[in-house]
Amino acid sequence: MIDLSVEARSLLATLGVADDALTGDLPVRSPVNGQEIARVATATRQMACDGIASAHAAFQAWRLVPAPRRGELVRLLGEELRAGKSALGRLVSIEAGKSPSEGLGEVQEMIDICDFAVGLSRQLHGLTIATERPDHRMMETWHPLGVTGVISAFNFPVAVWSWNAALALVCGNPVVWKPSEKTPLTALACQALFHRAAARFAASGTAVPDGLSVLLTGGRAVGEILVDHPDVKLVSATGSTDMGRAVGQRLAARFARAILELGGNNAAIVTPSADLELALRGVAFAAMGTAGQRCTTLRRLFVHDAIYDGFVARLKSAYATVTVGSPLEEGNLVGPLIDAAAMDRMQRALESARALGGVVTGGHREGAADWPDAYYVRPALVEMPEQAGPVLDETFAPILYVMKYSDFDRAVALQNAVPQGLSSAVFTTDLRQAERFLSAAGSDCGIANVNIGTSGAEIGGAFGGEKETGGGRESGSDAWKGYMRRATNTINYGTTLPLAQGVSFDI
Ligand code: UN1
Repeated sequence: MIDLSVEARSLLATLGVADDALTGDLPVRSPVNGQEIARVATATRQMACDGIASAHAAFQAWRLVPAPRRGELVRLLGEELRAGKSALGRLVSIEAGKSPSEGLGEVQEMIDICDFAVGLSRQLHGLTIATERPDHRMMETWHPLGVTGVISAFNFPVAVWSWNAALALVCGNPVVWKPSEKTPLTALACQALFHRAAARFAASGTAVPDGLSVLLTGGRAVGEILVDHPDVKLVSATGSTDMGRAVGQRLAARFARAILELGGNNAAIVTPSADLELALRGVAFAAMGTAGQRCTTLRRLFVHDAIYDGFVARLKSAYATVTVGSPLEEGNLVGPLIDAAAMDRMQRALESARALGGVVTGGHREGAADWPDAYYVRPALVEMPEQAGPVLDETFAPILYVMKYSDFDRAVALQNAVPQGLSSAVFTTDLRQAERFLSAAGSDCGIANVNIGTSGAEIGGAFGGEKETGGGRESGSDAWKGYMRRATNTINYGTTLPLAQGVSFDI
């Protein structure tokens, strides 16, 4: 068996992580071969509270640094990410099991959001609003909010942090990050890159307060401290709907803000007018890429009955031939599941699909002889008689449930008839269908695409979804507003005091 711990350590050293950060009680396993590649420490309650206190202290100073200057720190972070791209991408592949191209793509997404945030740092603008009173002006101002907590998942171990951190930092907020306990090494690497950027920033004249970026490794208990702490004004949490429900309720109880990015159960509709070549590639990447472990993974497919047999036959042959294997080797498109529990959940979902009349192609474990402690699986295509049972759930594995439809509006209704509302797609060359899909009567998801798959969003748009997906928006567009507080200001530059709504109060 190849020893990945040596390579992981050398990548971490390249990225600036000191060896003494690599001791503790929390074992880190690579899903590539199941090997324990390092250990890190679980933050104690005391460490977490101290970290939050230092972030809160940092807020007092950072909120006063002009936003474009804050943007300069993020620009430097983007430079460090560029310099560390190949090492960090490789570490993502080792720790999260992504293909080389997807590991690098994840780092590219981080660079992209840094660039976006740098521009944004000069565009944190409010409105000027007409007032009903003479010699008055009304406007809105956006201010830093406070300590921002980030809870992220294993599948995008670093990009999701960067979406939040880059925006939070230019918005004037310190960041406290609790990464997945399955992927703390890439988090340590990001923290080291942040410190490199911070040192360069400080050398250019503006002090970086301690606590501007705090990393707390550990499990659920550490996340709970973040969620319950009164000095954490916003928590952006990515993960399961169950996690988000608990987090959302606890934040609501103390009137703190939440950005929730939870489960997706994304669907695509392939219509008779579709460019089937393009649809095939779009469906294959969205359903099998990242071994089905994206929140945007395509999980349900509605195919029109006029093209069903031909299209599904071609899809099945793509499923049979897609290369499954070590993500550290170029050419393998489907890497491992994150762990044994993910494999069990996948097999259980396939069992319940079979019990409902589902016909399963693939779905079996592969390479167990070579990889006894890693969980590679042939992606599963399941032809379902109807949308029921496991089709309504998000199983974080490469399972695509395929269903036949004959009426477009009915297909759209079925695509909307699940509890989740993240991403959706239609493959069509029929302008009317495409526009109907995007209209108020169409997809109810936060992301609705035409002639591309459900996954692989760019950072320029707001990212997130409706219903049990949690309603949060991260990344581009005006998602930054979620990280700031808005003040409405009315200024009287006249010599009298007219009251709004014509009210008089003459003393
Ligand atoms: C996630 O799976 O949590 O749209 C995020 C995508 C990526 C982000 C996925 N840009 O697939």
